[in-house]
Amino acid sequence: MTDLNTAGTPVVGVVMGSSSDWDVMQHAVAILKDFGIAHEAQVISAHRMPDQLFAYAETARSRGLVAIIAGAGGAAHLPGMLAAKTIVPVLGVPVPSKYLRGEDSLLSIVQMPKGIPVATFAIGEAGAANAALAAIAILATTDDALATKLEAFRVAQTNIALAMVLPL
Ligand code: RP5
Repeated sequence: MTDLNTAGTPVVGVVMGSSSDWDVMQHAVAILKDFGIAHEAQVISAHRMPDQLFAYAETARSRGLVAIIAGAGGAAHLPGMLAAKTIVPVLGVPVPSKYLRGEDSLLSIVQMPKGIPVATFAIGEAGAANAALAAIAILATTDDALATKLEAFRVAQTNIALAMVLPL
């Protein structure tokens, strides 16, 4: 099922290999919502839905997607296979796995052979949130209002850090 959020044609696609990835990937969607980015979110399993994966990648650009955030765990081939079938930038999020804590996911996603890039982020929540922020940074290259919002987001983080007090 596709979850359409924020009015307008989606410019960022968020896909994940299983609904069990949602706990992590919701952090990407939350950032996109905060910034008012038109997006879609859905499950696409590389090994269980290969035909749907191909169709998603092949139509991504013509549908207006500017970036695809793809999260998967274990033998995480979803981001790489999407990247193989589209020139829309793919931002890969390694989802923590049951036995190897996501180190398997990270290595599966980051070690793309030369020629087909997947921008790879940290394992887990931070990676999901940062992938969304990177997608927003891509969009901000042609959207001054969004760039201003992103700058403000950075300033807010600076102010939080400046206000930090140690329990000495
Ligand atoms: C991957 O296998 C998914 O991305 C998920 O991280 C992992 C486990 O999937 P489920 O067995 O929970 O559906 O395809």
